[in-house]
Amino acid sequence: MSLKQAVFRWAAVGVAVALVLGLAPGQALAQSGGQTGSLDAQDISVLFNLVMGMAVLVFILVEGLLLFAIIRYRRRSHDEMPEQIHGNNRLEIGWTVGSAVLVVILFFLTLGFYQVPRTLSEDDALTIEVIGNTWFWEFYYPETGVRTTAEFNVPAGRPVVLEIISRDVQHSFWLPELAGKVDAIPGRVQRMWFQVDEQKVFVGQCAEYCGREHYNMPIRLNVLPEDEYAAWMDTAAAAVVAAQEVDLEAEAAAIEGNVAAGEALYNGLGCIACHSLDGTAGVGPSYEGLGARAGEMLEGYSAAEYVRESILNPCAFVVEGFSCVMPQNYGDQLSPQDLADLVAFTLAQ
Ligand code: HEC
Ligand SMILES: [Cu+2]
Repeated sequence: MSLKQAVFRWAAVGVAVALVLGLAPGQALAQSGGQTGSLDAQDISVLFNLVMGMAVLVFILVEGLLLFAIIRYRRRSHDEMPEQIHGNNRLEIGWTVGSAVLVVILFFLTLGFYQVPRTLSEDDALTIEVIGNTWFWEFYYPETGVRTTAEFNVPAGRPVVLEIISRDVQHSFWLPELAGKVDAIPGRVQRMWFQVDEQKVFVGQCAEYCGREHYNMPIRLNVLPEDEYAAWMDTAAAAVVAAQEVDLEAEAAAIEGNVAAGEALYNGLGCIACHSLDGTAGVGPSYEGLGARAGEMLEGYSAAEYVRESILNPCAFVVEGFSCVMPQNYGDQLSPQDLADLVAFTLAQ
């Protein structure tokens, strides 16, 4: 190899390494697995480290012997003919029996971990429904009716049961540090449970490619001290009760909407991810010209009624050429004033 070729080759290696390092996301560290988040994850992590340790020893042994043989018995001159060997029975029996023994050891170790009770007494467990949507995670606390998206809270020191379902396509719920990756499958309830004893934040994401905005399905779990959790839950539950008491649609109809406030909500609530203002169709229709056409979309609905209905019950009427993927729970998040502001803003387009 000429000097030029050698320089070129090392430059190529350098570029490749730089590219790999540059692509590695900063968050990858926070999401690396094998750590001990929950009780369950601790067992799994011990087993993982054992298997890893054995594999490392075998690796060092095999690669070491290989390197030794390559260097020690390399060809030293062109006319040298090494001694020819045809197998070695003792060696072959040795490494067959050796690896069989390792597999048997691993089998019994794994068996031991399987026998640790994986069920829990559900008396004091907190049950949360986890719902995969295109493209966000929704968390529903059935006892109180509280709903959150992307982020959820649980108390420290209490077992938590997740009932994982999907509203549309297959997703996968994954918090690496809790060591559980559970698919969210339409029509099926998948369960997982965990318990974390100290205040901690876990991050994860959808781990099943589920369409255009799959990358945008982060999960954030906040494990809070018991009293902080209770305080949060009280406030959230009170908001649910208050929301049930108002007839959102009727109250919004009676309020004057503010276009600028509506625009802020359009950005803040993520409508902008699916609806453009300039006529480009995205996941949802562009708002361009909505003010002019909204009155004709649905028989018997005024423009404002049509928009309110579109926001509160997106799937009751689906605009031609689109499918029903708009989040269904805006009704839980909006005050009558918010709704009126959004109507004013969209109809001004
Ligand atoms: C995940 C994507 C998505 C998000 C986020 C979303 N929408 Fe939609 N939206 C759609 C789709 C798809 C349709 C068309 C299908 C249908 O009617 O359900 C639609 C339809 C509409 C319509 C009827 C439009 C028309 O041209 O007739 C309105 C109004 C609307 N959305 C308002 C909103 C508002 C306000 C928000 C934010 C608070 C929002 N959307 C957030 C996807 C989305
Ligand atoms: Cu997904």
